[in-house]
Amino acid sequence: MLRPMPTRTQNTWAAVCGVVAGLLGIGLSDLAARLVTPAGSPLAAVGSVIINLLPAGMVNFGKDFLGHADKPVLLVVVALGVLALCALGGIAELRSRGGGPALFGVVAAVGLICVSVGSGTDVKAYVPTVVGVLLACVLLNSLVTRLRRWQPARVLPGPDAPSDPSRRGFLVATAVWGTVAAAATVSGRLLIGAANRISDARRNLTLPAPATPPPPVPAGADLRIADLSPYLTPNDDFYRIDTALQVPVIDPAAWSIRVTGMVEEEVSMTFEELLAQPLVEHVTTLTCVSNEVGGNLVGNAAWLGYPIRELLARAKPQPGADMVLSRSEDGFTAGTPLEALLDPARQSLLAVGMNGEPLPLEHGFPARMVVPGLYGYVSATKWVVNLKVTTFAEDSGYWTPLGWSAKGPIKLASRIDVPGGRVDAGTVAVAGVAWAQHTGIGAVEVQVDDGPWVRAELADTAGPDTWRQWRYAWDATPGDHRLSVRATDAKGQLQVAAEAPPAPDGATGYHSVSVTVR
Ligand SMILES: Nc1nc2c(c(=O)[nH]1)N[C@H]1C(S)=C(S)[C@@H](COP(=O)(O)O)O[C@H]1N2
Ligand SMILES: [Mo]
Repeated sequence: MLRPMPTRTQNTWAAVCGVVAGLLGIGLSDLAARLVTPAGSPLAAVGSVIINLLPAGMVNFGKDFLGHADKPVLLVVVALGVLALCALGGIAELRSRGGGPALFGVVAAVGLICVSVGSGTDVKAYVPTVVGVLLACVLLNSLVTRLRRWQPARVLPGPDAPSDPSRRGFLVATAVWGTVAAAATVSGRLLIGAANRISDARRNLTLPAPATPPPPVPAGADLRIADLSPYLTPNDDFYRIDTALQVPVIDPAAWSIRVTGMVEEEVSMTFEELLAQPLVEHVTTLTCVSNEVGGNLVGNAAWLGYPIRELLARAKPQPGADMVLSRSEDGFTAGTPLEALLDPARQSLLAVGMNGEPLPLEHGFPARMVVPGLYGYVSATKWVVNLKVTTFAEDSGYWTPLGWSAKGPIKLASRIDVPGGRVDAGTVAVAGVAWAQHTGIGAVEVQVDDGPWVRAELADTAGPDTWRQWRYAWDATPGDHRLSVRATDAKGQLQVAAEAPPAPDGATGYHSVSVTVR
């Protein structure tokens, strides 16, 4: 049966359906981008591609003419363009099923291309656009189905009655979804905007130099072997573990930390005050208690910060206290032994810098704790805002009631990074890292198959609080082999061989890898 040509009224309503569905897509893609990665916002990606394509003169014109409003204005223009195409998508869908998704798909493809310009191979950056376009298509399909049921032009006899249920159904659905879509777009934009503002604040921040220049990291700390973890882990490669569904976005100008609880005097410090203190830079390897034997939830960085013992000294902890419950802006808590924080021989820091930069947002901007020798869950609170001096009897950190040990000293561990898989016969570099934070690594040994344990060569280190690279020149003979590693700490303690899972207080066992030699 031939469908009659849509009337003007029907076309107008179909265009409205397209706009509502498109708006929902834009809004959801921004909300998803806030959860996944801000770089995944298709709207922002299209905007920045346009900025890069525009002749410089025109960009300057935009800046002169619109001032700081230039970006929002550009985004509104892009959004209007997208919505105009979506309106056509609605009309196309009314003419024939699938016409809408086809046009939406083209719009989304342009968005994805622009996202790829900014994010390259980061697959998760594509998720927001895909989520947005799929849900927009679903909504378009549902609204146009209702519109067809209504068919205002074919209502007989006379003008359609206001009580026509299919008419009311369509109008109510369109109004409700229009409101939802507008709310999603506005909140998505606000959230993304706030995240971008704080990213800008972070980028424009210049951290002070340490009060006393730290000893340089010895050149021999990094053996520079291909695929061996670098001595200092680049911030972008640093493992990330937290319970935050979305990264807390904290304005450093509004941030402060308070020391409360069993103290003579409550103390509070703003970010500006914190930066004005004599800061220390210290290289410390952070490790997650969930790290499996051979796992990569471990990373080494130079942390710039204010010694927590100095901050606590101002507050004067009362006798009887034995724990500091640190709390993050998003409600995470960690219980750290007070002793570890007061110890003048341990550089427990309220850190603001990581490898020469302000902390990345996902690593705790503007401030976090770093305590050498303790697993992250009992010490490394990111986005920290409160230190409550208390007792282990009275309080417990986030993970303790969930079955993890209240105290979490890092266990001695070692890992093989290279080789993996297949190698040619001859001399092969076997290399990896070993850590025993705050004690230091004394020796690393390698075993080939069931052979004897033989000493590996140790690289230099900035100190006992970091991992140490090691290497062993293996005379590899053809066949399948198994390489194992074990470490001894600087006090002569041998790594525990018995295999244990991460819960409740850290995995043990020796790491080994299979290698085929040709
Ligand atoms: N606010 C907050 N801080 C946190 C956590 C968290 O969930 N929330 N996780 C902790 C854990 S378990 C670890 S191992 C370290 C990881 O720090 P990173 O993500 O910078 O590597 O952060 C710690 N600090
Ligand atoms: Mo962790």
